[in-house]
Amino acid sequence: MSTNERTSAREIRLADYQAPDYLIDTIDLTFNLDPIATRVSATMHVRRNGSHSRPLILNGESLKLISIDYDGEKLSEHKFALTDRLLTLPDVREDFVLTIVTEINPAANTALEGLYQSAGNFCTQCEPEGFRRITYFVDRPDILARYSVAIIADELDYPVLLANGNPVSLESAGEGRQIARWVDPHPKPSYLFALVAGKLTALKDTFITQSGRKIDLAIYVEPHNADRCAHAMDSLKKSMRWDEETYGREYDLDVFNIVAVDDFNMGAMENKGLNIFNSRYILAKPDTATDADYAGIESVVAHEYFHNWSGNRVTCRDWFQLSLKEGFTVFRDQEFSADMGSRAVNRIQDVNMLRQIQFAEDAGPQAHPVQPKSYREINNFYTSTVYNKGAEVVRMQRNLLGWETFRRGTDLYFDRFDGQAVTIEDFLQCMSEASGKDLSQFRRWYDVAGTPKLRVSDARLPGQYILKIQQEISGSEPYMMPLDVALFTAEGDPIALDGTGVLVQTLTVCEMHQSWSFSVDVPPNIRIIPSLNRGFTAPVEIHYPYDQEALAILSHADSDPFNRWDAMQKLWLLTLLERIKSGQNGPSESEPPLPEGLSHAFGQILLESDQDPMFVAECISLPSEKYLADQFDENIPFEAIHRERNLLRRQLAEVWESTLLLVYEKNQPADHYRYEPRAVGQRQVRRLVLSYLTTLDRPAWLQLAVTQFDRADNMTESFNALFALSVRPTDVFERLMARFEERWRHDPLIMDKWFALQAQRTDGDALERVRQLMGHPAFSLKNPNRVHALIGSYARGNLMDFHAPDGHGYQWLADRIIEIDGFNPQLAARLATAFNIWKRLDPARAILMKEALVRMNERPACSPDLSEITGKSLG
Ligand code: 0A1
Ligand code: ZN
Repeated sequence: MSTNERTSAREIRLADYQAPDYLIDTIDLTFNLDPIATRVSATMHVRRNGSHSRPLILNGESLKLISIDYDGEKLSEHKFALTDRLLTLPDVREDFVLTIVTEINPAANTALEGLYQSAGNFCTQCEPEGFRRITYFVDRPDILARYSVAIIADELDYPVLLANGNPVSLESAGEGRQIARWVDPHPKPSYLFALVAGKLTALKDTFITQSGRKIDLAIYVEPHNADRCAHAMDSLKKSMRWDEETYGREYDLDVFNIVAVDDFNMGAMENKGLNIFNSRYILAKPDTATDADYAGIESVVAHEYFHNWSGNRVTCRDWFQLSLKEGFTVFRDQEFSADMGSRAVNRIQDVNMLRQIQFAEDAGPQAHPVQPKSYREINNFYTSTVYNKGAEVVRMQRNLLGWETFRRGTDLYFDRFDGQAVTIEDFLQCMSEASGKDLSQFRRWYDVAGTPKLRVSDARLPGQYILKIQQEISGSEPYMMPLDVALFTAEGDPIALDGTGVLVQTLTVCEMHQSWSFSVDVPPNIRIIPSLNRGFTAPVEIHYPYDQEALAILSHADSDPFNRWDAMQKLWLLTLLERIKSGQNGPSESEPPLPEGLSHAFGQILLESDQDPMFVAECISLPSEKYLADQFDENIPFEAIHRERNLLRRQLAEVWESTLLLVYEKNQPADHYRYEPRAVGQRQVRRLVLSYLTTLDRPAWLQLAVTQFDRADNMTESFNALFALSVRPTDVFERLMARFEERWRHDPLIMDKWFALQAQRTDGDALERVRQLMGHPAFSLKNPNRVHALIGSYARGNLMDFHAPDGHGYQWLADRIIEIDGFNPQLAARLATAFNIWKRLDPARAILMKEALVRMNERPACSPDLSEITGKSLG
């Protein structure tokens, strides 16, 4: 079979959706756990759905079928058909009881889907299609069943036995084994099934719900991590309270359990009552985790908890509806994080991420709508588009409707569809009913790929300011979006709109060409500067001919902190892109002068570090090399990007050296580590300031970083010192890296930071270093976190070396992906998205990267996961 036949055969289309032929109302599972031969017995009540005589078709992969019982009788072999993916029973009654016994080998499961082992413990991952690796089942999310589970396992090796729902009993099963029983009263799709067994200790706590019910909370980890769960527990309790207060959603079981595992393909999983987490999103104490880790934990714990309603109680009809739960839940967790910390900085970080990752995805070969229309491997659609653009689309609905009306819409949604598997259409319908608004035009956001562009121009008439907006999009149907705007004078004063005290207006943009006229009381000789898309109300690219002066004014005077930051970003971009373009063929003989407006804006923002250090840190962060590269449609000039970005940083450091030092010293946080917004901001601004100072060739600033490293009592400050030193090859840096390694080499999760930093260093032969580090005792190709830290950071974070003109980075990465594809296709597919960029490279590099892609794609053994990515990339 050619690659095309192999991949196109599996294409699944939204348009082909059909209600299931059979429903499964209950399933009772018994697991007899054994690392290489686990027996699973599944007894299901099956019922025909509608009137038809079609066969019952069950999914199953990597299973050994032991027996099938049909209404109490053993089913003989000629009564069913078995392939490596399907079990078909051609002739079945209207309703019946089916008991299927299978055997599986968790120890051999390296794909980390289904039942597998991590650090000797058993755990599961069933979303999206892992349950079929546990037993034969109609493995699709619109089959909602009541589950009861019995787990039988060796008492000494697996003292803790967990599943979904509420615990019923734990007793001896004789011969050194015990049996635990769990019942989940809420019907659920198979992707939410979970089981854990192992030697684990728990941090326990309780939560009293708004209606006064007591919930037992527990976070299970390997015993040596027992002291690293407090922050996750704190985050969980805050999330539970927040969902009650914000959405009126109460928890619905007697227990809520979380388990942290080291080997996990994604961030975490919202299994009903038994969330399973990648340990990086649970484990933290001040000396092992950075502020960014703390923030990640808070938001992922919240995300998984919020799924209890947005995903579990109301779930997805099919995987094309994935954003129904993911976009909505990301929106919910983003708002939660905004309420816990700085709303403005959270918005800046979320949008920055969206622009860097989702906009790039939307402009590349894997572009797809928030609601994809077809897929080959659903694992490839857990994307930034489905998650983050999906969240923006929900946020726009909140903005168009206003919070209270939106909340009426979510109440209606949860109420009407509780216990059901539904569609994005159903969500929109609730919003429409709650508001009386016609949202049919808005649906376009779910259906069409690509980032819309708005071309904005303006004009003045006596006493009037006219704003014209044109949608530049593919196709002729305009989008509907809310766009917050305000106007400022060249002095930075806000302008009252339409003779009222109103300073900000939300425009509903919904036509291809639209204009708005505001009456303003501003003399014609005074310039008016528009502040557009404030708070990033619409996930679009705005094109308005801002000049340096206007941006400098907005960066200082805009009352919207997001747009202040954005003006700063645009200022950086103006200068950097101009320099990069003129330096594309090599550095200019003399250094270009630092633009006055940019330098002044930078200095002014530094002075604000007393008030809001976190905001200042965001504003003085240069656009990443990746984001700069994304500004080029062709012939991406990697060397010029790297050089000019570093040069600009050094020039700013030279001019503002003494102010930077002052900011550094003033932002020394209180003596012991606390994860609270002000201290986080102070550490973050010091990180930035230090990395400006270390670009200067002064021993004093290197020493400053060394002192920070030596004195730090927390990971944030010590790692920030390393980070600042990593920009230049020095002996001190090597020494500190060695000390870090010496201290943490037995803790791979912490070593990930070190691996990532090693992979991103641009000095010397980065690839050779990465190659050698693959032999480091803390590294394992089988562990997704290690792979992302070392290999992923090299491919995504070291553009200079990965895109070396001789193509060594491409060849090496393709080899690693091929190797990984042999045991973990999901991980291989994720890494392969680093090749999406190939058509935007110069011809010489493009040929080399394409060769690497073709080599991966043409292997007969290429997994469907990987071949979908490579195939689309090759186009
Ligand atoms: N639903 C989870 C994401 C997730 C998806 C797939 C996984 O394994 C293949 C694991 C987790 C979430 O949104 O957090
Ligand atoms: Zn999710």
